Amino acid sequence: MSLESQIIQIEGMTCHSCVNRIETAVKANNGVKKASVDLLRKRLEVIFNPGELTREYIINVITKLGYQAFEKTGLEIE
Ligand code: 9UX
Repeated sequence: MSLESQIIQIEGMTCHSCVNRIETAVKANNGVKKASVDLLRKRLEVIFNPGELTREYIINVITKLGYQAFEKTGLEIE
C-alpha cells in the first residue's frame, strides 16, 4: 500500500498551541504517518495511507477544531 502526501492550507492558527492541537488531532487517526504544521506558511504536510482514511476526512478533522482548511494542489506548492 503506497502512502499519499498532501499539503493542506490552514487559516486561523495564531499560536504554537494551535500547531500542537492540529498535529495531535490529525496524528490520532489510524493511517496517518506524519503530520507537520508550518505556522508561518500556514500549512500542514500530512503523509497518510489512503486505504485507511481520505484527505477529505483529514480536512474535516481540522475544520471541526475551528480552523479553515483547504487542499492545495501540486501546482500551488512553492
Ligand atoms: Mo492559541 Mo489556537 O492561544 O486555536 S491555541 S490561538
